[in-house]
Amino acid sequence: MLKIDAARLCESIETLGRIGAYLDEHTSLTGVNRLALTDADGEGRRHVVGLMRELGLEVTVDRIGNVYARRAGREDALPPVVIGSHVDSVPTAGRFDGCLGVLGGLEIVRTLDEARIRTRRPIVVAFFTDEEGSRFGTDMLGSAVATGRLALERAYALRDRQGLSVRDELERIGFLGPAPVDAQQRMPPHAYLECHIEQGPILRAREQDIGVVTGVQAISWQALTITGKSAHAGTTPMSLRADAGVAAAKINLRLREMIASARYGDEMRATMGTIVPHPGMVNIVPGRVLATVDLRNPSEEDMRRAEADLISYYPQVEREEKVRIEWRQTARTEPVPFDPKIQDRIAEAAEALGLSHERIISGAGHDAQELARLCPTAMVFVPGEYDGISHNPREHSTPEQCAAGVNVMLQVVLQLADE
Ligand code: HGY
Ligand code: MN
Ligand code: MN
Repeated sequence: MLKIDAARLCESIETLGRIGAYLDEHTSLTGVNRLALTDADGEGRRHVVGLMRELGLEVTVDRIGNVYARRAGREDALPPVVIGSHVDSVPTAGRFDGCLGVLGGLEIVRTLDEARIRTRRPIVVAFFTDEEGSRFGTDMLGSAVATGRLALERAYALRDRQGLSVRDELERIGFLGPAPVDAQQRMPPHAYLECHIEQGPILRAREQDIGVVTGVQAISWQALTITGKSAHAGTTPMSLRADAGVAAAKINLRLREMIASARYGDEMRATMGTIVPHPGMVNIVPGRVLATVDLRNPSEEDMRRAEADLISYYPQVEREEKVRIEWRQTARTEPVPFDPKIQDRIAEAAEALGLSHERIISGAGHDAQELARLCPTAMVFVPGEYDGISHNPREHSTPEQCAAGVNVMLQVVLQLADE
């Protein structure tokens, strides 16, 4: 059975991982910071485009900076099989999140070239812009634009905390490409596959080699601006305070209480990842807090109830803490199921390779959930060490784990590209 070169795959992951590398003071590990559309992201993108060109692939950059690298098929006019993911990262990333899927796709191309296999359909290896959403506030930005969930002009106008826009930053790093963004119109995919680290503890704990991903859970992000009144910490009586910090803390604790209530199913997750007080000084009552809320739930009905209950709590906090709470929905996707037939092919390929596997829902969002709007789509998960920790420099999947996932993807790609 045709297999990839595991050492070469892992070498490519290590090499890309050196772009945007930094020494993390909290873990003393080398992390990766290739925040979307920063210079480091630009350098990472150029490195991967270089690999694509070395393989003789036809590289196209679209107007939101998505990059597509095409390998011709025998019947080249047929819709392609697309393999993709992302190369941008959160600021405290490991080397695998997103990169495994893109570099795994290029390793599949190298392996087909070496085996002199020309598939019936073209194969496209893609990476999408700003999958993480950390900098501009909404996730899967590039793939959402490519598949019509997000308008290009709306994406262009998004700004980071320094007020820099997606459009200007894309242009600055040289990836505001010429190609139309509409993937359906320009390159209607036959199928889409993504290999990704699980980013959680399940597969490793159950000693499973492969995760056959059934779909992605619902995601809801809010940005909160809580406005109180800055005041002297020593002279201001408690009764006269409008403390935005206490208001944020109450909302954060309410999230925990909601989870504990089990009113929203027993899988719900909630995170206040951003809590930025202003002016943020020891002797000043915070007059303003910028905060975010990240809700995840496999059930759309439970998610909606959780959102409604949380928002209905805000006026109570406003009254109790004499603050104003403004909130914006910055990301919202419903649960997305993946194609059952491709899931079966992934399971069969794992069997044929002697790999253990189980069905698993994705706790994290992925570009695949956007591509599922256009074509039959599925994902292959690989386990991670240290409880599958991710969005942390300790993120680590072994060469064997990575190669197993990409070998499964190779088998399914061969089937899809020859049907
Ligand atoms: O937040 C997520 O689920 C993904 O890492 N963008
Ligand atoms: Mn990812
Ligand atoms: Mn991520």
